[in-house]
Amino acid sequence: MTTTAAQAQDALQKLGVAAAAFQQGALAAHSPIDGSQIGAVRTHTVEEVATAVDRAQQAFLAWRVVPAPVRGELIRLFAEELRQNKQALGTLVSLEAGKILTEGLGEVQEMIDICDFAVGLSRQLYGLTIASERPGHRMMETWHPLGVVGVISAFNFPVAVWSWNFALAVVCGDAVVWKPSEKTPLTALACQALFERVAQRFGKAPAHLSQVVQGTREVGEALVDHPKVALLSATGSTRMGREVGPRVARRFGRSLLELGGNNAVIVTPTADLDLAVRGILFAAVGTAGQRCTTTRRLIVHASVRETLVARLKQAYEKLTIGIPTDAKTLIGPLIDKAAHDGMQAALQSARQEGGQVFGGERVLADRYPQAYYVRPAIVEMPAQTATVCHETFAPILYVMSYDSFDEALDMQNGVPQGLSSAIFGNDLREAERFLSASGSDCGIANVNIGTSGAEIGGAFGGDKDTGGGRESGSDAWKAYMRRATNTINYSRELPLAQGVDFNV
Ligand code: UN1
Repeated sequence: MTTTAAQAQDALQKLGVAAAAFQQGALAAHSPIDGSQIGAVRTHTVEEVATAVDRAQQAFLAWRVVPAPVRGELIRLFAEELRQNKQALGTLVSLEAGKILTEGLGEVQEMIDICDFAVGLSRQLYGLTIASERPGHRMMETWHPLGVVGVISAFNFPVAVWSWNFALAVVCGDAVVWKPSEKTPLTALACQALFERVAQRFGKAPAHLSQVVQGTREVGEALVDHPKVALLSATGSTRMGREVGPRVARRFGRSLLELGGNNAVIVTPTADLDLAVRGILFAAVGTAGQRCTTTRRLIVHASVRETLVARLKQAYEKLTIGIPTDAKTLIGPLIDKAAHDGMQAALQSARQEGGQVFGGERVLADRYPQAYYVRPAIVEMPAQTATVCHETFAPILYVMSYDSFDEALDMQNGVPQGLSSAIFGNDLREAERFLSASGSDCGIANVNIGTSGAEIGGAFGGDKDTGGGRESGSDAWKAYMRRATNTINYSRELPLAQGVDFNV
C-alpha cells in the first residue's frame, strides 16, 4: 500500500467509514498526488438510483412537517460533528482532490460556515405580508418544503458544494440524493458517515434524508430524469449543464446550475500593485487553477502591464510545487492526465494565436510518473482570442492590455461565461462603474480582492454560460422551497379582485 493510500485509509477510519465501503467496488478512487489507488466504492445501478429517490420522497413527506427550527437543530449538530472532524475530513479532501492541506481544511470550514448560516436561516424562512386591494382581506406568502433535491457535484470542491446544497435543503424541509464526482467518491462516503452519526444522535430524522449514489454518467442521468427530483442542483462544466438544464426543464423540474467561469481581473493605472499581485496570485494559481472562480484572464492597463507582469512572473517563480500534504507546498497536482493534456492543448493553441507562454510545463514527472504536476502558466496574448474565451480547468493566466476603461469592460464581458470578476484600482469612478449596471456582467464582482474564495454569506453563481443558478448565502434558500400565495377573507362579503361584478 502506498503512503497516500495508508493516509486515506487512516482518515476514512477516523471519520467512521466502514472498511467494506471503501475497499471494494467497481469505482476505483485514485489520488492525484501520486496516481495510486486509495480506495474503491460500490457503484449504483439506474434502478438503485430510482429506489433512492423513492426513499428520499418518503423521507421528505415526514421531514416537511417537522418545524424548521427543529430541522435547523440537525444541521447545528452536523456542524458540531464537522468541527470535531475537520482535520480528518480536510486531509481526506487533500488526498483525494489534491488540494493543499490549508485549502482542504478551508473547504471543511466552508461546510461549517454554511451549516451555521442554515441554522440561523431555519428561523428565518420568511414570506411577505402583502396589502390586499379588497376590504377585509389579507394576503401573504408562505414558503413550503419543495421535495427531493438531487445534487451533482464536481471533483474540485468535493464536499463544500454538496454542503451548500445539503444544509439549505435540510433546513428547508427537503431530502437529498447526492451523486458526487466519480473522481472523488471517498470524501462523499465520509460526509455520509458523519451525517448518519449525527442523525442517530438527533433521533428525529427520517431514514434516507441523505443518500449518496455513486457511479458515472448514467447514475447522474437517472437523477436528472427522475420525475420526483424536484430540484436538480448541478455543478460542473458548461457542456454538462447544457445537457442537464433542458432535460430537467422538459419534465418541468427545477434546476440550479453552477457551471464554468472565465474570470477576469482588471488592473487599472491607480491600482496598488502589491495588493494586485497578491490577489491575482492566489486566485490564478491557488487550487492549481481548478476552482470555478479561478482568475483566468488579466486585463491590465497598458501603462502598468510590463511592471505587473514582471512582478507576477517573479512571484510565479517562487511557487513551491509538490505534494499537497507538505506544509511548504502551494501548488498541488492537477486532478488527472486529461486535465494536464487539456492544459497543454490550450497552451499550444494560444501559441498559435500569438501567445507568449511563460511556465506551463509538467514537473516532478520522474518522481510521480502517474501524477500531473505543472508549473502555472502566464500567457501574454495579443488579443482576447478564441482560446482565451474557453474555460480550461488548469492554472493558465492569459494577459491582455487595454487603453480605455470601456475597452476593459468590453473585454471583461466579452466571454460566454459570467461567474466572477474583480477590479484593482483606487479610482472611485472606475470601481463604481465596474459594479454598476453597465459594468461587470458577472454574478460576483469584487473590488481590490481576487475572483476566488467567496464567503458563504453571499449568493454564489453567475449568468450566461455559468448557468444562472445561485447557491449558498443571501436568499439562495428560496430555490429549495416552493412559494404559496395565500389570500384570506375575514369579512362577510366576497368582493372580487379587479372590481369584477358576478352576481346572480
Ligand atoms: C467551485 O470552484 O466550484 O469562491 C466553488 C470560491 C469557493 C467556492 C468555489 N468559495 O472560490
